[in-house]
Amino acid sequence: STTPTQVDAWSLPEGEARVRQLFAARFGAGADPGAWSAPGRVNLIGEHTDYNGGLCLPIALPHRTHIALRPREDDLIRLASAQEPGAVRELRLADVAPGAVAGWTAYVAGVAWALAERGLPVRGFDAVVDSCVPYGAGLSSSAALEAAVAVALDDAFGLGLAGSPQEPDDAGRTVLAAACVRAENEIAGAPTGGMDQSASLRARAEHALLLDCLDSSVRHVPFDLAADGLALLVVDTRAAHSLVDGQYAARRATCEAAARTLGVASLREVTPGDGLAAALARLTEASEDPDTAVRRVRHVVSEIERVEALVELLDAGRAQEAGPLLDASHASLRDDYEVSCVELDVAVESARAAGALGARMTGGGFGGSAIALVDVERVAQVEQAVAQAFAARGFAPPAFLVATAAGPAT
Ligand code: GAF
Repeated sequence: STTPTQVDAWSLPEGEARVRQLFAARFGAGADPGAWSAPGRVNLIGEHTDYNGGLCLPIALPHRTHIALRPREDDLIRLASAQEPGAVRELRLADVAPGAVAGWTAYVAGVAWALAERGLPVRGFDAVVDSCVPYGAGLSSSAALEAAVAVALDDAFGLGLAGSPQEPDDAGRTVLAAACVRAENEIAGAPTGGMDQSASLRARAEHALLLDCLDSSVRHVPFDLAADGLALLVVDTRAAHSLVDGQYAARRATCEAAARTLGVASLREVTPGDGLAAALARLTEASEDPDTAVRRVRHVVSEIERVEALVELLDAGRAQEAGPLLDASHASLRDDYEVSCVELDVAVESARAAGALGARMTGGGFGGSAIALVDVERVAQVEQAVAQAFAARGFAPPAFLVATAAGPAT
């Protein structure tokens, strides 16, 4: 049997060399841009909780989006991407507005726009990007792009928010993350919740980021599976995944309507146990579509509890017991939140059948990636089994990576 496809991360020097070379090709060899990069992320647990004021637990991936950028004196933005050979896109910062920019440039120009909206002294720039974060894989290639732009503009225009690579400024990075979220929500038009931007800007190497979306506070939870003989296997199902096709927005709208019905600011206020039971009873009486409201709220409240439970296990050095939490998260996302798909279900089931301790879809869903907690010696076996299950069903071959907790945008 063939070796399943691996998604390799570039080293920092390799990524930097790529964007410097591309910058010279597009904007002239004499130009001397700066170079920055930002990671994609994978969420360990806490899915569709961020826009409900809940908890989530992502790690930053070693896979990064790289940018070379040179500030300009005027407000022209010129952009090129290795993924779009030959083209240089041009727009004016003053013309960036909701609905005015389409495609990938919205993520770049949107960050400049959001920083300028905050009164920060951002002007035009020339920039090129390249990335080894797989696109559309639910690993936050968009947030990686936004975060790379944010740290580049911070440095190039002297905003002083990101801090140094040795000493990242978390308060400043929270401001940058908020600008990235505005870019994504208002300029790119994806109503996402903020986990991904925080992961890319605020995570720490060798730690998972416990993000409390109620107040944007974080705690860095030590995360080193290799020390326990374990690995976090990411399966990119290569099934289509989109955050702008209405399904994501619909989930969010249902949660917000449920919160209004319950008279709470966010579903975070619904406590598990009796609180949840009372909330579900109230939703059954007062919702337009009670069955849907009940299931969505049950997912959110139980998922927040699972984040706390996983953090407890990690803090106690008991990561090998985390499998059932991942399994329960997947079942809840599949049955109650209804954001899984057949490829994700097959990935999760075939990984478990081949010996994974637990597995779940990760990210927004409807495609994208799954994660599996696997004994280090079993990784190849699980990959083979998942690849075979995909082939047997006629799905496109999946791609794999073993995730470790890497560092933030810099
Ligand atoms: C996507 C969104 F961008 C995040 O904000 C989050 O809601 C996630 O889906 C689901 O947990 O990645």
